[in-house]
Amino acid sequence: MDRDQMLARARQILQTNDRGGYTVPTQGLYPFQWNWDSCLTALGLQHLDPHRAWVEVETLMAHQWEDGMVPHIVFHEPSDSYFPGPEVWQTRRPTPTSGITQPPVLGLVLEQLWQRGDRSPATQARCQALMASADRWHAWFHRCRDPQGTGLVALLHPWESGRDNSCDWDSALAAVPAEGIGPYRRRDTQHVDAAQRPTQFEYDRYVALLECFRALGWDNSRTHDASPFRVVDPGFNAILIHSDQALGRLALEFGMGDLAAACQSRTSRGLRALGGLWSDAHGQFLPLDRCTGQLVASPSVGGLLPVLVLEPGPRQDALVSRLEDLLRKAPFGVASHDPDDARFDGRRYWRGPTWLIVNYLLIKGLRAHGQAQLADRIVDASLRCIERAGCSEYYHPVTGEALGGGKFTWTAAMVIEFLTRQPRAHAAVT
Ligand code: 2M8
Repeated sequence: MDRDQMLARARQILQTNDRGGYTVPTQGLYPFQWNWDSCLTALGLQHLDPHRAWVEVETLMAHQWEDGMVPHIVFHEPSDSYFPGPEVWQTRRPTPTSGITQPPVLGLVLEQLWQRGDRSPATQARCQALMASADRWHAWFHRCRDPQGTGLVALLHPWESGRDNSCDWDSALAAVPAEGIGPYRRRDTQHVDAAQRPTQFEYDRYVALLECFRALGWDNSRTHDASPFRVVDPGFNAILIHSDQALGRLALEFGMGDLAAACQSRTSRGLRALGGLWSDAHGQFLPLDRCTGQLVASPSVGGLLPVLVLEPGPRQDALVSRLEDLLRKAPFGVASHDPDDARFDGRRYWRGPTWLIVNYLLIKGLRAHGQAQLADRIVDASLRCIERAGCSEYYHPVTGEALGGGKFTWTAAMVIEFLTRQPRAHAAVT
């Protein structure tokens, strides 16, 4: 497949999965609007139709809760091909939504949409409205997910991380009691081989956590302290800090002084606290289990995502070495878990496979911090997956085998991003 063919196929997937004001991640397996999928998809949509890109995120943010949370799923249309659907969540929203959130990539996406767009007054007004919503979401994180004011926010459910069954959550999830959960039937394994999805043990605990928060009436002033799962993920916090930095830069450009100051205060506290998650032994950041107070020894890509926010120095160098090492072990992209670790599983979802959206975030951080060559290598590895297997949900990082759902929206969006927006390796294709 040459580059023009890749681009044409990626465009086709975005069009196929377009449902009007939002895009589904893929048909069947994920028939609704997902939070970080939509935001990252907007980057690809901008290449096809800039107006449509803004609509994608506007539709998502129209379903922000009054307290500031932005739900991880919006159930626009009924569908029985996904579990858990709105009848399980019972969040009592005008349009049904889930009751948990996802990685806040909106801020960094807004900056990209604005910088690469027409920069007209009308577009600025759209951007500023979304910035105000993003600010309310970020403030919600610090209020409801960091009630002690540590500077870092906790995840209350593995689904919030976006890296659902990462080894990072194993020990914290094992401590979640799952006796007495209601009967349920998974749908994911009707679409995808069960060996590529989370286990039953994990799903039981995903449901147990959902039922715990549902019993609290989805009251976000209570869920943090009541949750049996509270994990501080360095990757998630790096994304939040990076998005806040982007929001702050936009706020300065638009003369929004109060917003710029709020972003500055959140990011400086976050960056200071992030240092507490560093492990010299692992040469990367590690998750913190807030229930036990212990760092979790799990060499996953979550602990490398702080390349987004670290300034040049020994820790950034160590992360770069880890990424180079991972690319040596797996030529089809950055493995989501270190292949040398006993828990690595190259076909099982977030326990080893490579994901183009994670590669995108790493590339963004590397380019911003003087590591363009390594960034180019990750672009090339990502495109090798596409050449070999088309736009799938994820890929075996050693063989490039296509895994999970097919015709996948955010993968297609990243293909467009890599082929049209990466100045060095692939500048020729538009
Ligand atoms: C996956 O997660 C959903 C739950 O949110 C699932 O497995 O049912 C994850 O890969 C997540 O990061 C992604 O946003 C979602 C839709 O692509 O699928």
